[in-house]
Amino acid sequence: MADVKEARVPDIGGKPVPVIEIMVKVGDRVEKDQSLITLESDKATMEVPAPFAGVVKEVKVKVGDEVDEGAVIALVEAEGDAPAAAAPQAEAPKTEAPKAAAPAPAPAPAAAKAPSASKASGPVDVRVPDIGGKPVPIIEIMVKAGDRVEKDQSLMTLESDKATMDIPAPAAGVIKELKVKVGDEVNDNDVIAILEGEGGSEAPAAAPAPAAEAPADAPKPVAAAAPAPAKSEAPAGGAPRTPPVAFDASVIMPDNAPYASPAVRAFARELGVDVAQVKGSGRGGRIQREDIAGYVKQVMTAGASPSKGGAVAGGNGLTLLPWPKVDFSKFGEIEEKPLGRIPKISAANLARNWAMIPHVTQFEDADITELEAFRKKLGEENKDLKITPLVFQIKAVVAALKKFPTFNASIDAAGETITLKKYFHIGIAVDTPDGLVVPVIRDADKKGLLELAAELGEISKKARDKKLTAADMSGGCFSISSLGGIGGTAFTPIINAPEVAILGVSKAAMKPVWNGKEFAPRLMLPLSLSYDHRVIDGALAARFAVYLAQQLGDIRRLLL
Ligand code: CAO
Repeated sequence: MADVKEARVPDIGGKPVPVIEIMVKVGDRVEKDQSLITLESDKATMEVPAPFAGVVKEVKVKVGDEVDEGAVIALVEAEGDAPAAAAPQAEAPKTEAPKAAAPAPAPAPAAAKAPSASKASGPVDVRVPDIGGKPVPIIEIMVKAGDRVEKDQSLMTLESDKATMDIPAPAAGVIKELKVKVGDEVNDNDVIAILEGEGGSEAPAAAPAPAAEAPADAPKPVAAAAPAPAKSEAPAGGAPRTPPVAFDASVIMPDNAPYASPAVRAFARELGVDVAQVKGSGRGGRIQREDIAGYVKQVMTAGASPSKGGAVAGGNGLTLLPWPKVDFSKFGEIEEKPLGRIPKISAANLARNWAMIPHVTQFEDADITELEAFRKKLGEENKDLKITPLVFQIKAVVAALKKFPTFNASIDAAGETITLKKYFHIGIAVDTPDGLVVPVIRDADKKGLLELAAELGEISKKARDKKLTAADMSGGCFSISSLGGIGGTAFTPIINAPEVAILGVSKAAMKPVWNGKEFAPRLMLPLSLSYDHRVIDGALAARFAVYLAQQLGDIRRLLL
């Protein structure tokens, strides 16, 4: 029968250590060895695992609490037999509960800082340390061939279902060759890189270690409360090998590398934050979870109200200067006008989209000589309608969206899920005296050219008469911003999030085009396709643009 047991802090070296993260909440079902909390001493980061599977009934600690060996972390309603680690701290060192039974983190830094590890000359195999005998995927490689690395600089990150581990350079030197790539699974003692050591003649601790020696000498991943002692240090009596659950960032980080625990790095990765850009507020500049959250908030706020004026964090750890405050009246006559409602909303949206979406713009010219002749003819036959090139562009865009569904998609805020849409609602940027608005033509795939021309006329008028409703401007899949009636040869439109691409159209112009024998005058329409590079690859964007140009170049294709 299930009973409630205490999950306690194992032997962590006899000194109270602060809790920096709580990974579970009441009601959560946890697996045995699933991390419950993260502790962080000045030497190491440790994730404390559940000693048994069960349901969390009560969490007894909070972030910031200092805990010591034996402190109760949580009450867990255990499933089945409770193993030794569920017992009070006195029993913790028993070997059945590998992570809870581990010794203090202190030995790891000491071991990793052994003088012999820093000196290596000649090629050195960099090997995976003892990671518990199970293949683990590489999720990040921080170096490339030719890079000079310091001893203990992180080379790559492995991520098991339980932990993230950085593999540090065993010695200072130059990376000669990478033997692995992101996604590869590696196991104990696998060679991941060749390093040309630049130290003295002493052999490095992690140098071309034969299989039997590697675990003992390799860089030390720090297990949850178990800093993976070398095999020789393992408790006698055949203690099971301790899979690493966290890595001691303080051991592996060179002085100039961002200083963050694996849990914080994982959090940063989840949000797409480059830790190198975040300033740590913890001891010695250590980056905390709150620093990552604060960074994201700052970027978002800066994007949403760029004119507010506060200094904002920029790339490379630089802080952007606050918006300049100038008394322009000192230089001449001025007039001040408050920004209207629409420009304010647009500014916030455009700044966010510009800051958060990695934009790339693909340019292409469509030969619309024939299309233009047909458009004119159609216009003469339908004098009550204004049939501009835009209606053909809407049709061509729908055809391209059907052919390349990735363009008819949205990515979620976490950057983890893409929603593909099976409908074709096209947003049209309309310039009004009050600012830019983007009404949406719904089900453009089901409408003919004349119907689209009529609707375009209606929404443009409605926009300029300020009669558009929020519903008129919602649900778009892809936007077109046409400046063709004004001029210009190309521009880089900003994507209308959460859409993933936008087509900018500039003014068509007669150009000499080589037809294989001679230059012929052709009416060329410049297309500028901005796309979200997180969702769309450059090659796909080029194909989309070429296809779009083909459709416009021969509108019979639109019938296909
Ligand atoms: N090349 C050459 N001529 C073009 C053209 C192009 N790509 N696109 C339109 N034209 C012509 C039209 O045929 C029309 O000519 P006629 O008056 O001889 O018939 C003239 O230019 C004006 O067209 P229009 O702008 O009134 O109509 P449209 O359907 O092309 O565009 C609308 C409608 C609402 C999109 C447009 O009026 C508009 O507001 N565009 C601005 C969009 C904008 O501001 N985008 C920027 C967003 S980012 O800040």
